[in-house]
Amino acid sequence: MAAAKLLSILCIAVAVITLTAAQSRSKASKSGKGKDDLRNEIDKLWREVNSLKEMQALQTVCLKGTKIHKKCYLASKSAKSYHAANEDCIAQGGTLSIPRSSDEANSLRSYAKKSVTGAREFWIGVNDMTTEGKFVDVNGLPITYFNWDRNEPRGGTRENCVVASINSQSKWSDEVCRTEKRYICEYLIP
Ligand SMILES: [Ca+2]
Repeated sequence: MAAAKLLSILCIAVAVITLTAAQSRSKASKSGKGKDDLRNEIDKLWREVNSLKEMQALQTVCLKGTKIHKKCYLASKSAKSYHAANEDCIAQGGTLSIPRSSDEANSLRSYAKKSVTGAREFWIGVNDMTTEGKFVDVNGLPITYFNWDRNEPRGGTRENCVVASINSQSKWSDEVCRTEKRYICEYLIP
């Protein structure tokens, strides 16, 4: 009888301990979940702040430069080598401008006419630095729109960067990459 009583007390004790342990586990997981929620919330707010900053920067670019379908262009004030020009555009969240169609080439040319004053041409984000004769964009991806001037490109391995002329239908020529030229950065609008 005493043994049975002891066993039932033991059973109750085990049950209470199990229940307490379960409760404390649940509390711990709840507070852990709270921290996760808070972290997620902070991450979300950071992403929102950053995208607002990007939007504001884009608006500044678009207001200072010009806006065409899904792109904003902003002309450089000074002339730089192709690499320095591209790095400058990247630092501001863009790339060297790349006309992807005759419509874009026309928009870019009319903007260049009023913004890149005193220059005959400007760098665009096209080069054949990696493989001679294979012209790609600044990300190394193949391009489908070309607007070469007559007899261009003709610089061989000496000229691996591309300029668009401001006159003559914005025709392209290859150039020595170290040459300092004006340039226009482009920014994609989300
Ligand atoms: Ca070349």
